[in-house]
Amino acid sequence: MSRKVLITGIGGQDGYFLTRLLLDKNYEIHGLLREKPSNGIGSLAYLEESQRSQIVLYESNVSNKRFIDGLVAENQFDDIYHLAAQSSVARSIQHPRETIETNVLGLTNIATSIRDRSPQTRLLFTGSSEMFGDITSGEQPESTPAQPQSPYGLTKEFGYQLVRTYRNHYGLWAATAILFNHESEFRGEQFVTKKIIRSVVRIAAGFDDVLCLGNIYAERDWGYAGDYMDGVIRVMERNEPDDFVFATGKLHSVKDFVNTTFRHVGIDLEWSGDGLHEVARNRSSQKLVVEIDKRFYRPGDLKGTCGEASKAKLLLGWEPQTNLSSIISRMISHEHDTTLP
Ligand code: GDR
Repeated sequence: MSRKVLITGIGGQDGYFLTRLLLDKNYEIHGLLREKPSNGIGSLAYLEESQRSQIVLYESNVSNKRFIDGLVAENQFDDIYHLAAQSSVARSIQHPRETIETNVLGLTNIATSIRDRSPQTRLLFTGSSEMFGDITSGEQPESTPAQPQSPYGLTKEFGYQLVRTYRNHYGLWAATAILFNHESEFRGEQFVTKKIIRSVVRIAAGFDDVLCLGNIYAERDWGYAGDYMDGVIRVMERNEPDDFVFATGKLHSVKDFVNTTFRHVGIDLEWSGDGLHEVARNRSSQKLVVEIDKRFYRPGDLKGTCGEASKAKLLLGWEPQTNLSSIISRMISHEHDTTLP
């Protein structure tokens, strides 16, 4: 039987992939968009019109308790995927209050509405590797102690604990998918991968000169958002609610990402200098193409995060399908198609 599903934060990158996968299962999709989103329906604009017309959309904020109560009580959803969040770590440092309001109150409202008004509804919360803090030894599985280093990471740790409390003590079917960095052609510009892709494509086409970055020695475990949303659905479809890490287990620095992206557009880089004075030039033309700008450094930045997803492999049969080079190719080709004049 077709399930009735609510996706909060449906207009983001993950909402796009989740919606496509669930439409393929013929589920009835309801989606919550942020009130007055700056970009209309966000990534949903890339769905076919025939797919988009099947979705029931609402505009409100997850922090609006009265709205959430009404929506949950009236619809008695089978499943709620709670993706809505202020998801930029850098922004959370500048705007902790906004981040806490959206991330903490949002999840609290959804979980409490389910508990009190629709207790059969399943809840999937998208957590984050940011809650673990810096990598200390080896990879980071579900049992890694939480040591968040940003307001964003703190809200994700709160969310993880709230889900466990509502599951263990109030009888909710509730689970957390602990997602490591996941990118795609629909990534927002506030994240480093999209910023690099956009700038490199424009530099190669002669529309921009220099890419300015912060800490290029930070290392991340970058996977593909489409793969991770496939994993998230597998969590929801288990009989028992449980928490799972989704990651590739492969670590790359921001500098590796820059080098690979330039190589994809046929530019070989030559690096020189140190710290804030480190730069990269186009090896053949000797034009300056990468600079460091201290404005993009963050206090408490994680030096590295690397996930261990063996539980997801064992219990969900999940493995990442898309390597970093393919992610970069897809992002470059989408950038060519959408933003070059
Ligand atoms: P992150 O992603 O903080 O890991 O959180 P982001 O892409 O913002 O940063 C990754 C690393 O790149 C360094 N960096 C820069 N970052 C940005 N945004 N802009 C720059 O110019 C720049 N220069 C260097 C950062 O310092 C950092 O080390 C992402 C988000 O998707 C979260 O929502 C998610 O929960 C986690 O991944 C897992």
